[in-house]
Amino acid sequence: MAILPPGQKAIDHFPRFGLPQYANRFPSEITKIELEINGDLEPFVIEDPLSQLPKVDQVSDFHCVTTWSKKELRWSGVRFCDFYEHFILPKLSDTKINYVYFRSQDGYKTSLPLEDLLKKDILLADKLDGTPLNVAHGAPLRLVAPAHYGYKNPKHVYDMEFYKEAKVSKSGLMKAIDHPRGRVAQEERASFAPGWLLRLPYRMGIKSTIKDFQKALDKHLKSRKI
Ligand SMILES: Nc1nc2c(c(=O)[nH]1)N[C@H]1C(S)=C(S)[C@@H](COP(=O)(O)O)O[C@H]1N2
Ligand SMILES: [Mo]
Repeated sequence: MAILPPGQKAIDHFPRFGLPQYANRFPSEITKIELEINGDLEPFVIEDPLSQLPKVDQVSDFHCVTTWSKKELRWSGVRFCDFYEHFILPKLSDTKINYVYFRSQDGYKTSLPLEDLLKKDILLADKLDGTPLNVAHGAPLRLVAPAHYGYKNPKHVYDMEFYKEAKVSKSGLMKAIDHPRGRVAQEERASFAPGWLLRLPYRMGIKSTIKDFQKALDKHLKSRKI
């Protein structure tokens, strides 16, 4: 059995997960993929971005910062580096982009350095296990960044912002629990404390978070059927 990154433990299912305040927030558009592009360039909109790029399948492990990992998830989509080269690079004159900010339909926001995003294993995924992403796991489009903690894998992405410099986009507790890179191998769980110190407190919240997220999802799916 392959060894997991420091502090991680495998679980046998892939739960819907996140910060408590997102449990009851859901995307409104779950089938059509449309991306708004903003930042240090002329804003524009890309309709159906994946149809214009080479499709890839990738099997990768997923690591949540709270220490659970789900091994061998089969994602399909396009490589972020292909997306960047095809859609973004041609729109930049001599602007050097260093940071990318993602916005999600449920209000979630996160960012990564461009350098990290251009690695071959970073995908914009529209499928999991061969079927379109469902509401639980990021419909209609999510970022898959296997070397980064789950919180750097935004679901329901509708907007990307490309900047020369890092922006101050979080404050207070949200800033403290964020890390500018969030790499799993380096255990970059947060900015305010070393990663190993957070293993136990984070682990203690897993069960109730999974339960709350599942309950909210059940309620949401039920309300949509009526
Ligand atoms: N839009 C959005 N993306 C998100 C989150 C969220 O609440 N909303 N939670 C993050 C966290 S903390 C984790 S661990 C993963 C969980 O992905 P999953 O729900 O598909 O398991 O999504 C990440 N991306
Ligand atoms: Mo997470």
